[in-house]
Amino acid sequence: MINQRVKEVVEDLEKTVLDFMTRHKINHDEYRVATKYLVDSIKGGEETLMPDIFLEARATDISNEDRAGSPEGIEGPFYLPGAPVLSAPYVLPQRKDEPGIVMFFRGRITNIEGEPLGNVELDFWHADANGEYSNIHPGIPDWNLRGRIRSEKDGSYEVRTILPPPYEIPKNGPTGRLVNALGRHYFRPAHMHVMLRQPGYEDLISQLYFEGGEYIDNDLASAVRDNLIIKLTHHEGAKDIEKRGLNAPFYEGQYDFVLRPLQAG
Ligand code: MBD
Ligand code: FE
Repeated sequence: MINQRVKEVVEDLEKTVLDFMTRHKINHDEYRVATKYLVDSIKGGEETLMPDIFLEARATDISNEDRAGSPEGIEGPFYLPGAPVLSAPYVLPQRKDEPGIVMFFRGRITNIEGEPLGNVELDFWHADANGEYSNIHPGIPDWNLRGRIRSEKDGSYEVRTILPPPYEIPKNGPTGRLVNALGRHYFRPAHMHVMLRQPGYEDLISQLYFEGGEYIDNDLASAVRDNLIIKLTHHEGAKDIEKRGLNAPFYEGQYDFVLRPLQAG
């Protein structure tokens, strides 16, 4: 059965790529290098890394056009379903002396009418202080810095974790070698991934960046948008530190989410 949307976009893509091949005189050897590249990148465990750094941000921009509610951010290649369900007070799973500076991340969740949404699931994942993701990079306990929390009745949420550093993609894999051949650097700015779920509302995939951070203006994936940047406050006063039951300075970041109702039909 003909699918009109598939037909429309695939036939245009086909024509666009064929024209491109003619324009650049892509010969058979080059064609075979390109197809092998795609196979190597997926079989080599990079999952969607290559398309995600080159293309995904455009798809989120298009989804975010003329839309109420919080903007989407790119998902990237490292989300995994089934992260641990945490209990309050929420702390993302971490090693005994997890490297990195403690960060509290909090905010409020409402619908587009401004009504608070309680019991929303927030599913977080981010890199550790070495810029590595659990369940992806070896040598990290499973589900480290991945976990699911829920908002309170008044829509508020708070989770404790550590501030991630900029993320450097693997330099020696297919994607890294391609990036190198283009003369680009390998970095994404520090970021925190979160996916929100609430019955009756659209799932929201977000990714938040930290104001003033390295690579924020120069993201390998070109995915930073002003409305996804949060400002961190640094707390170094003895009273603040004690109140949080800590023994070292920490950060706080805040972001309020607005969920959109599921479209009928
Ligand atoms: C990441 O952590 C990421 O979020 C994206 C989009 C690409 C590569 C690594
Ligand atoms: Fe990431």
